[in-house]
Amino acid sequence: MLLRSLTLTLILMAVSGVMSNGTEVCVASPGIPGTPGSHGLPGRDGRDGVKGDPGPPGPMGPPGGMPGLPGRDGLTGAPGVPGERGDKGEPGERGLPGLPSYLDEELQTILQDFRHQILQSMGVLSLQGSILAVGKKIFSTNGQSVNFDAIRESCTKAGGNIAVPRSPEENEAIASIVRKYNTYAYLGLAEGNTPGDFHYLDESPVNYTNWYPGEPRGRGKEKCVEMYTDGTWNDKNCLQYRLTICEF
Ligand code: MAN
Ligand code: CA
Repeated sequence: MLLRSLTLTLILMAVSGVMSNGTEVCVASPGIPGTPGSHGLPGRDGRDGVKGDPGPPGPMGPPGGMPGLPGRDGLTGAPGVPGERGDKGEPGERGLPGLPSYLDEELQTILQDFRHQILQSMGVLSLQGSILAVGKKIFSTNGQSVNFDAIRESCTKAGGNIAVPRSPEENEAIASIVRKYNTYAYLGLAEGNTPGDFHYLDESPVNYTNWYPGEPRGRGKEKCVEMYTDGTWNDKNCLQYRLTICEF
């Protein structure tokens, strides 16, 4: 009986809005919102904000201030002009002795190659008729006719000497050039103070001659020697134009 009356009470409370603590509540739909209230009074100042960005640079100050600190170093300049060449250094220490040349295969190969190239070049030049090789001598002409001193000079400049035959073979080689150019040539001989006493240009006495019969007959007045086309020699003054023939 007690349990039934409690259940009934709870149901009644739920229907009528009675809270479990006993307060009565009306159950209804919400009403229309009221008009906003008027503004309140200003609030208190807020806390300080964060620090702002730095401002733009100010205008230049009036002249007359203290000079500023020196600026930073400038950029590196362009390289200067090269200096003068230095003096030659002292020679280095002497190296170890090398192989005897005949055992140095590399050197021998190089020498053989040189020999081959020289002989080949000589072959070409002699075929061209510009040189004539007799034994160890080479005769050559530039085809020019000039006086004795000029011949000596051009032969020396070319690394040789005015040609002079020291054997019948050499004499015939020079004669063949004289014939080819149909021009007499001066030879590398000169007369000393004693008339008829001819010597080579290094002052050594002649050991081969081929005088034309009756020559030399200049009696000390013809200090040079020319070669005729038949290969014979005549003492002659040194100022004629004669074919330049050099020996090397
Ligand atoms: C000229 C010159 C001389 C030479 C005689 C030969 O006078 O060439 O050197 O000896 O001819 O007759
Ligand atoms: Ca003569």
